[in-house]
This record gives sequence, structure tokens and C-alpha cells, in this order.
Amino acid sequence: MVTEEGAGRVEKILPRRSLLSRPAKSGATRPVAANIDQLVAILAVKPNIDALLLDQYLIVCELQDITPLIVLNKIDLLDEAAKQKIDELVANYRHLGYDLIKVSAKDKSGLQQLNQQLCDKTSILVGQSGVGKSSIINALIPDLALQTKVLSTVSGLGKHTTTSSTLYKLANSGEVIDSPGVNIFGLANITEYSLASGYREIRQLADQCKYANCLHLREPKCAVKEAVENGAMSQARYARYLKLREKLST
Ligand SMILES: Nc1nc2c(ncn2[C@@H]2O[C@H](COP(=O)(O)OP(=O)(O)OP(=O)(O)O)[C@@H](O)[C@H]2O)c(=O)[nH]1
Ligand SMILES: [Mg+2]
Ligand SMILES: [Zn+2]
Repeated sequence: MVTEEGAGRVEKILPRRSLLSRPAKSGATRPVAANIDQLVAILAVKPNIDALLLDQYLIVCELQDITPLIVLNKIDLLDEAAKQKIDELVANYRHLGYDLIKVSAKDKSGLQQLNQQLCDKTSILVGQSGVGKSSIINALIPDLALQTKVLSTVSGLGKHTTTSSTLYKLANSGEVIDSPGVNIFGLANITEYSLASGYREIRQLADQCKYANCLHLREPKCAVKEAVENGAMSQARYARYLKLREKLST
């Protein structure tokens, strides 16, 4: 606050804006990164699109007030067979209000748009190994030459190339953190109720459920299940909600 003489006084130390954690031994959690403004969840046409992992990232964003951005990389590899499935997924997340941009680190398409979204804030790039996190940062900062790895031709899967999180400064005064391609925060600190409210469409519907403590499983007069039945909520997203609930209880 400002005192009479115009001098300032420290009222309180502000809490960290956000804290991403990952599960550690015996139910404890370990911090991964603090004061993140934006989480960029990277998906890639190859190796495969892991929507369950994407939902986990989005839940963390919903609960921690971190802006999510979804980036679909490697669109240079998109063929007709993959296109329909991906279009559906893209439409679903955009319909939910998530920003989603399509890029190719290889031919540099979409990178200008991505660069704009990274302006003036600190973002962490996350996603399974091999989706191209380091390649995207390399493409945004041409002098950097971060190590990336050729995907195994047998499995199409990446090996973990990046082993620790590192922060890089962009020319547009944004900062990006490259993270290793592991499931870095999982479901740390998430309860069955916070999981439900981490699905934004479930959170919006929940107050129309008959029971205030409805978990949208087998309860009667559940607005969420009704929405799934009449197509207002994506069946695939609901199925992932159920899957993550199972993961929580194991
Ligand atoms: N065709 C194509 N290949 C790409 C693209 N982006 C990245 N790759 C390739 O995908 C592989 C993995 O890229 P990385 O940047 O190492 O992936 P990463 O997400 O950093 O992986 P980890 O560090 O293991 O987490 C490399 O062989 C890249 O050349 C793209 O837009 N198109
Ligand atoms: Mg990497
Ligand atoms: Zn319900």
C-alpha cells in the first residue's frame, strides 16, 4: 500500500502465480516449474495424438489459472487417413474454447502465429517425447541448435532427448521452457472433485445435476451424462474423464 508520505510498505508476499508439480514417491509431489503464465501442450501427427495426456495438461491449467494453448505439430505429415480423426479432435477442443494452432517445425508453417502467442509471457512447452518441443524452440530461435533426435523408424516413438527443463528467451520478450518429454505432472494434487471441474464443460453443467456432490458416474438426473447422451458433450472426452478417475483411485 502507499502510506501518507507516499512511501510504500510491503503488505504481504504474493503467492507464486502458479506451481506445476509432478507426483513423487509415496503420494508426495515435487515442484517442476513456478510462475508459468502459459502452458503449451504440444501434440503431433506422429508418433500419435495422446488426448488423455492433453486432458491432464488442460485440467492442471483449469485448476491453476494457467492459460492453455494447444499446438498440433508436424502437420507436414498429415495424410488423408489421419486428417478426419484429427479434424474431429481439433473441432472439439476449439468448440470448448481452447486456442489451438497447427504448425510444422519442419517447414515452419504456423510458427509466426505461435510466436505471437508467446509474446511477453513465460510459457512451458509440454508433450510426450518426440512431438517436437525442442524442434519448435529451435525453429523459433534459429541460432540455438538444441539437440533433437531422429525418431526410431521401427516404433515411430521418440526417445527422451531433452533431460531437464531449460528456459530460453525469445526476441519478442517472451520466455519458453523446454521440458523433457515425460508426463511431468500427472495428476499430482488432483482430487475426484477437482478432476471433474478440470473438465470445463463438466464444470459448467455440474450445477444442473440433481445432487450437489454429483461425480457424474451413476447418479440419477446427472446433467453431464444427459449432455453426453444428447451429444452436447463429447463422448470421447467423457470416456477420458472416466479413465482419469480410474487412474486417480489406483
Ligand atoms: N516431419 C516433421 N518432423 C518433425 C517436426 N518437428 C519435429 N520433428 C522431428 O521429430 C523428432 C523429435 O523432435 P524433438 O524436437 O526432439 O522432440 P521433443 O518433443 O523435444 O522430444 P524430447 O526431448 O524427447 O521430449 C525429430 O526427429 C524432429 O526432427 C515437424 O514439424 N515435421
Ligand atoms: Mg526435446
Ligand atoms: Zn452429474
